[in-house]
Amino acid sequence: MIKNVEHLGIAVQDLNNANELYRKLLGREHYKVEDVTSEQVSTSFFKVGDTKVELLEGSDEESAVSKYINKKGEGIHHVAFEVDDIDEEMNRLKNEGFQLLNDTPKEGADNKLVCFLHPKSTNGVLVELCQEKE
Ligand code: CMX
Repeated sequence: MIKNVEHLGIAVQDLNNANELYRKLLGREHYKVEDVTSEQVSTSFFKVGDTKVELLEGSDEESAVSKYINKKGEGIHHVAFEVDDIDEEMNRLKNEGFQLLNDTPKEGADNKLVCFLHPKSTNGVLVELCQEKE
């Protein structure tokens, strides 16, 4: 079952500059920075109520985030929904006709197992399913 919006992913050109901007905007510090080498991104997380903002800077020109910025510019890159059981949700959504971008859950940032859905199958929004790792 999808429980809540776990975070919003925002693609940024420069993580240090964006960290400073979001520190001022949200009036608080980020609680972690993390390099996710498998996704070729450097990330930073801010807590905002029950959800989070994830800033994403591509660490390689060929990364999904760099390609997104080169094409569309900075902005909201994905919406992440938290799920109870990622295998069950992946199966359900596949049967509903959504295009899953990975066949099995993969390691994501912030201690999560994740799966992405292609934006072409979700009204132009890249959707991430995520489940807290035990
Ligand atoms: N949101 C909305 N649309 C997007 C998008 C995004 N984030 N990224 C790409 N697109 C659009 C492109 O603009 C393009 O649209 P048009 O055909 O209308 O021009 C289309 O998707 C391209 O699709 P594609 O040719 O299949 O693939 P791309 O090489 O552009 O890759 C995607 C797109 C979504 C398959 C790829 O970015 C991906 O696999 N993403 C999942 C992993 C990821 O994003 N990781 C980074 C975040 C990691 C983290 O959160 O820690």
